[in-house]
Amino acid sequence: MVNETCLTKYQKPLKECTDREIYFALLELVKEQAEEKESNQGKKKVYYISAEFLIGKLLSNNMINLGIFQSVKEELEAAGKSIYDIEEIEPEPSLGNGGLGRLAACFLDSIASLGLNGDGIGLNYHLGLFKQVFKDHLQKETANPWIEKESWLTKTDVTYPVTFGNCKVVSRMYDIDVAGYHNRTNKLHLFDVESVDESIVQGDGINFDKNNIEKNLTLFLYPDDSDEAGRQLRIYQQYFMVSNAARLILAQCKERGSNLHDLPDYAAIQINDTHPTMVIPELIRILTEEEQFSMDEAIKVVSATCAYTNHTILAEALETWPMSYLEKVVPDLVPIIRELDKRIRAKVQDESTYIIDAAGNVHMAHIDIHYGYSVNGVAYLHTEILKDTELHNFYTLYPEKFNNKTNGITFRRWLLHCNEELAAYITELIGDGYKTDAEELEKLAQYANDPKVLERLREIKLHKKQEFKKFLLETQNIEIDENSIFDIQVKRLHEYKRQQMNALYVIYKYLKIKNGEKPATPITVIFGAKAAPAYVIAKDIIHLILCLQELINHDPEVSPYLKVVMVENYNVAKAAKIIPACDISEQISLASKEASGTGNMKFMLNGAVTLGTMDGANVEIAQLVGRENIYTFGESSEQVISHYAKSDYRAADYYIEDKEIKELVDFIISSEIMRIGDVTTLLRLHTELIYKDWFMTLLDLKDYIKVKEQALTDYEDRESWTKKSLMNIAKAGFFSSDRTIAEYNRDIWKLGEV
Ligand code: 26V
Repeated sequence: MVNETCLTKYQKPLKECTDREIYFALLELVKEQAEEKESNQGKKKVYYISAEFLIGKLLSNNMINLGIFQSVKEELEAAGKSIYDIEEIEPEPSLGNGGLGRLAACFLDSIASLGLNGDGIGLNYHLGLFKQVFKDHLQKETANPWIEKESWLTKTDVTYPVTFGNCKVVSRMYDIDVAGYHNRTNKLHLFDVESVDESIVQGDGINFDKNNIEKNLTLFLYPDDSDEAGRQLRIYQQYFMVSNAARLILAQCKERGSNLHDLPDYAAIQINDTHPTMVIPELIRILTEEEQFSMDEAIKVVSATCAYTNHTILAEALETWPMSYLEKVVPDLVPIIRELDKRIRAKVQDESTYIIDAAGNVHMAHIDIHYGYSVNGVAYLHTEILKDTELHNFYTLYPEKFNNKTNGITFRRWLLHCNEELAAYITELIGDGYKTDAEELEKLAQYANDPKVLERLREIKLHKKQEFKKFLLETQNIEIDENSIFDIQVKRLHEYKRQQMNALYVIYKYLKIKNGEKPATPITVIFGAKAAPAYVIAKDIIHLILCLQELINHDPEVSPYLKVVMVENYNVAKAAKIIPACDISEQISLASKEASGTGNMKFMLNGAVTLGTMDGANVEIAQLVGRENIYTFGESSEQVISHYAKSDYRAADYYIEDKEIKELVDFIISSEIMRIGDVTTLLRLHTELIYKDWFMTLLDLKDYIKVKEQALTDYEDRESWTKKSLMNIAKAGFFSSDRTIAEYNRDIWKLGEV
């Protein structure tokens, strides 16, 4: 099959082609096969609009879903080639920041795999999330291009004019096929403008002229929003996305027979966080201005079509735009937004729910909640917090709109692709029904006391650790011990996720070893995280970790027992190599702050044991696996919420009153670290932890150390540890995104029979 494509494309057989040539041949072959699959022709369709789709590399996943991975792999092998070498050629489309974008990608996979009628709509950023490089123990950012002459994108002839306050552009739609697992193919529609000019990026960095909209509109994912020009560019991007989305949705619904008055029978629009919120006023604008709808009728139809997902309770992440920005960028939407606000003021007393506040800021989430038919959180606890506190005033108004949809992950990528060996062994034990019905993983539980099964699971884990060890040596020239415990925290760098608490544990362990207290089994603490370019404290935390890496890994007294690794440029491809190698999965956010987390689910599925707070989906993981198969610590979300309400947490009290805490925190500015790192940076972090610590690191530090020590001790009983590992895999079925999507469909989209 591949050989034929090579012969036609390059006039030479597969075995004479370079890896790069083979990659492009496979790209062509896979695109052809995906296109041949029929799509769902149902009347109603879900449109998942999202500013981010962190799809990651697509080649192997598409081959798995199309059912050709194994045969291609074997054909390559016979020709002396390796599919894993070819995978390395593909550039990663990093079109997302983290969880929210990756969730959207998992959802597209599940929508297609369940055979549902649904497409994604987003933006075709030319440069994905920046590439992270470490220099002088600091994070530097460089541009991350991913589009090559031949790519997964297919140019379409769909174009729309888009009018901003001060300029007009013409869009073009590009499509990426989303091949479902042994099922239909759907589309991810990404909009772009032809005038984008990559040459306006300065050097190899990520700075560019933010004022030239024609040239920069889809140039970057989430431009740094620390200055006014950057924030305004975000509004340009968002309106560009939803204006195209609205045109596309209305055109497609008309094609399927809608007269637009019956739009809710033809479309469900899922608004992924508030970034696509302007689709609501934009649809209302088009229906009233171009389709002769009355305002009442337009609002009714649009409200019955749009549903909103909330992904965070962090105040700084809830979008509000100054009216003055909207007047400049999207003046045509302003009268609609004012009208929507006016109607709320006429019927609701509670000012906290108004769309436009007293300072003239527009609260995007308020538009979604008043003018959408569904509001969902992304894990049980998160939804409860939305109802009880963050969005309580809205919940009082519209209790029927609120619902929970606990996140999920696609098992095709996060098990079948990233851990072929484990997937094959599971199949050997329980058959392959779990590939389409994830709950079947439960059948593994019957082997919990089978020494042979546990032995084989240990072997697979060791093998994945060896593979990662090799990768790390090749990419960062760091050598780790595959027989050590791999304790891993990979996710975006944010203070609420508390990588700094893990770093303080590393200091604790370092000092213990220096003091002669050596762990029974060596420990490798692995981090991977990008910090937003303008997020100073997050970058300071990376600096601390890199300094610890330098100090500890080069200390001959300590490094046989403890190593620290900060993986450079953590992305989807690296996640697929790191996660299967993990023993302990660090999910240590301050309770109430992590809406769900999805990394926690990926680790569990690959047999890691969670060490975490009762936050986000950890709560559901704990419930499923039972107390004996998870390590939890720290104050509860109720306690934390009460600290914020009473403003009664003072980090300085913990620092002053607890000698051990003081010793760990002060090590940040010890001569050992200061000799390696930057004094100003380290002093700033030290001060921050003592006098601010907004996310309460010191509150949970002691309990964290205690419980982590317990986990490390328990690891010594390898039999019972592997049993915990097996039980985690067995209970992971609930976290399949197929389950999540089936629930979205059942409760929100109601797409009906396929
Ligand atoms: C955005 C920002 C932007 C400004 C600076 C601070 C900040 C902090 C957090 C965010 C998060 C935006 C929304 C988001 O990505 N939420 C994530 O969504 C995942 C999928 O539902 C979920 O698993 C994660 O817990 C949640 O953080």
